[in-house]
Amino acid sequence: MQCDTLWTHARLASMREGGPWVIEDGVVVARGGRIFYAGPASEAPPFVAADTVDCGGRLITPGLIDCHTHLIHAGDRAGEFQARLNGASYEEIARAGGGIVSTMAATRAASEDELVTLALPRLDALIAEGVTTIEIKSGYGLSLEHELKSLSAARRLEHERDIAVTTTLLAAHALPPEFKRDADGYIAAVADEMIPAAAAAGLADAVDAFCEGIGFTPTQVARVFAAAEKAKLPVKLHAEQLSNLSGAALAAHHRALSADHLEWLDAAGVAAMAEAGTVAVLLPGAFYFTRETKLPPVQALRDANVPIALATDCNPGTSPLTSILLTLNMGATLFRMTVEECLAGVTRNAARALGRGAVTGTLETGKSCDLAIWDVADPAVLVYRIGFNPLHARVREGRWTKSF
Ligand code: DI6
Ligand code: FE
Repeated sequence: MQCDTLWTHARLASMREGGPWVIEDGVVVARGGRIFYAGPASEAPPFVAADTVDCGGRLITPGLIDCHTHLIHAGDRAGEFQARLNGASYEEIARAGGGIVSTMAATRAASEDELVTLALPRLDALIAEGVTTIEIKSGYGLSLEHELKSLSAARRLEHERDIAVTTTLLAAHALPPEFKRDADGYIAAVADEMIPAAAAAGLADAVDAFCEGIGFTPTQVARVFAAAEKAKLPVKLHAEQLSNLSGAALAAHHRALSADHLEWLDAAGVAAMAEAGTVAVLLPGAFYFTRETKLPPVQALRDANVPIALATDCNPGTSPLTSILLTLNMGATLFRMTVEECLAGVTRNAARALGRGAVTGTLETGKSCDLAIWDVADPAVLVYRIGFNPLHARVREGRWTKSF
């Protein structure tokens, strides 16, 4: 078979379910942007490659996936950070009109071009660590015009850089000032106008909401989910971050791709997620930055075989984090996840959380040839180091996009 590129003399962490942890003397062969073969050199089917890259014993993992980000926003909240250091709580700041709503004002004031320009350095930081797929939410526009502008900016990033972008409409993130004391009115606008418009424009791949005391009630979220179902968009949910409103179970009943945060998740929520195949997306950056002490129930999720993903939650208020590698270390140190779980969390399970499990997330024949090639031999080093980036090269759809 005529193929494009052969990466040879590599160690492979294929992240394939049930596969070996590391394949010695592995090869990856790309054809037409997809993986033609990934596995032991000795078992490769016959092929002829136009190009050969000698990896010199380096480790190849699937390209990393950041499956939960709020990359599109203007302004920062360093001042709020300072206030918190001086004793104010996140909830107090939010109730006093700071928090999400202050980022909303800055985001509304920015043009689509400006939003793209502001997001690019954040995206580049993730790309430099081997990220090849990213999910980006709206949620700081909070009106039809500004939510669509945000989604459109997110979509444009896919053309600005060699990366796969999935977009999520998170209009039900916070109550904009125009709807003060009328949350149901705002939810009606989300359900009846924003979701249909985003779907019709092809700007959203999924719909998300913030189910929380300072966000929206389960009843309001159910209305958002019903509109998403009508528009044929899959759903996700910010659930059980600050309190337990049984949001994860609600999401699971709507066959959600993922429920995210989950510090306050209870046994019924775990069981509902297991039953629905909903991925648990854990966000240690937000846990760390808000100095949360309630740990997500990792052991219960493990016991129930709920797939666990890890993501940066990159956002200006609770997780100004643009390092997927630091996220790995935090998953291990803060949540006591194993090295295997951390890496599955930014590859196989992150792909599942985006409904892209058949397309990316493992080194397997037929999947997109998205690779991260590392100047390390042992995958544990990727989780263990703090503030060190051993990426050697990044490959997206078979194209070599970064080398140091
Ligand atoms: N949960 C979070 O941690 C972020 N959004 C959400 O629903 C916080 C967003 C912000 O404070 O700007
Ligand atoms: Fe978030």
